[in-house]
Amino acid sequence: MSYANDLMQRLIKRNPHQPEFLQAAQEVLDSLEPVMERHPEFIDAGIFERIVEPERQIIFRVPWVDDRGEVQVNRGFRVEFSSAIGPYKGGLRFHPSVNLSVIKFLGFEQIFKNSLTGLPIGGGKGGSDFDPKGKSDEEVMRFCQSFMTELYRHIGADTDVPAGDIGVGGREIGYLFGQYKRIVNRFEGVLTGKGVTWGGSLGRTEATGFGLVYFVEEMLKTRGESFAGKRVVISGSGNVAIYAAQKVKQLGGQVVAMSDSNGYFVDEEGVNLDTIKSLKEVHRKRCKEYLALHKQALYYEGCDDIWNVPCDIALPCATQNEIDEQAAKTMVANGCIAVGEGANMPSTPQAVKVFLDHEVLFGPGKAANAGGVAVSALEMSQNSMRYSWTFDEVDTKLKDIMVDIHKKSYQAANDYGYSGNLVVGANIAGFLKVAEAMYSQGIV
Ligand code: NDP
Ligand code: 2IT
Repeated sequence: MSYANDLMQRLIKRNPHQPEFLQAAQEVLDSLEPVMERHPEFIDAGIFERIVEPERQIIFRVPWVDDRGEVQVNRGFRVEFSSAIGPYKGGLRFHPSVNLSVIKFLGFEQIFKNSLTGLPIGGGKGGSDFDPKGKSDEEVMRFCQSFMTELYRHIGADTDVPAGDIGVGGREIGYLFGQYKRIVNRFEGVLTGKGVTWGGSLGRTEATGFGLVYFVEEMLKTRGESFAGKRVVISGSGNVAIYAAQKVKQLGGQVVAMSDSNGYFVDEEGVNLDTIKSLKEVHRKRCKEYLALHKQALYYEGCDDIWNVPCDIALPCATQNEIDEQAAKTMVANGCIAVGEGANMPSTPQAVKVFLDHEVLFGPGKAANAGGVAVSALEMSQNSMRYSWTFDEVDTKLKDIMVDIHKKSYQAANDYGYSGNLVVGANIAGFLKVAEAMYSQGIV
């Protein structure tokens, strides 16, 4: 049995009920086989065994009182995966599906993503099975305050810096920051995605979506293509999806479909961004309501079939494993030429194989969606300097970072004999920097 396979078998044994984590680990370990051959010193130093085991995992009770006066109890998580190249960094997800497996998969991916940005940030992730949907602002505030009353002792501007993810946006970051500041009596850059009047970076809201489109633009260039005139399908209608759609439009593409967990809509005239922003960012409403303002659009119940809508470019921006093998085959049959993962691990391994086998340009999440955390790291820099850059300064840096991530991933794939395979390239490029740091720092 190969070293990678043996390690994977041991991981499966130790983490039997963590399918998402094992899926993410399997992909990375498979990609790293050529590195294991070229760098036996990493095997001797136990780098691979260590990198798949989080440095620290925190699980805690989050009690709060709802609007009816009833006590509710949720579970909170923070997985501090790797601090080899910087403080733990990664978002918080509030969604009923959150469990240790989901947080570990996200934290693991974050290690390599953060390394790819070229900025000094380690990997971590956290969250809760709390569902912000249908809760009042007061309930969300009480939950966030209770969550932070435990989390504060584990985080800090130089220790661990959380941010947003699914279900955690500007409102939640505000409540979390307020409670942190109150407890520790310090105004510090302990969270990113803050409001711009209190330490947030201009461009953070747009960063993941914009960065995704900059990355896909680089992929398209390798085939002499661009977004101009392309039909684009984007799943999700949250933070990542909305700003991906905005940038696609700016570059001359036409976004024809978007979704939420209830269903998807198709608007052949091109999705109206003012409507979707107002529905989602202001009123917290469902995609279905899009039809009330745009009679030509069609709505379909259930979100999975969005991948049947023919497109040139697909940007999955909702959640993990939303594109399975069958969906990938349909997309290929319909002429899709590029897939950029805005979400984390939205394509199953079988779907990724279909894309690669059919030479669809494929940008894996840890490379393609790194723009968000990259601008988070720029927010940390600005906080440390007690200074702020303009939107254009941040956007220029973001674009440079995304171009660089594409170049690094493309090059690493080439160097290791996997020309054009950005899955392998991103995993190797992201891994090497962390592995070298771990190697230098001894067995810790
Ligand atoms: P939001 O909460 O803003 O939006 C999430 C969107 O995805 C919503 O439209 C939501 O629909 C949909 N969605 C969530 N879960 C499911 C599900 N189980 N099935 C179907 N649809 C679902 O989150 P973000 O836009 O921030 O995050 C989207 C993805 O991007 C996630 O995978 C996240 O990890 C990733 N990401 C986010 C970054 C960021 O900076 N925010 C950075 C890098 C990656 P509904 O409203 O119905 O739940
Ligand atoms: O998955 C991700 O990269 C994020 N949710 C953003 C993390 C961050 O720290 O900005």
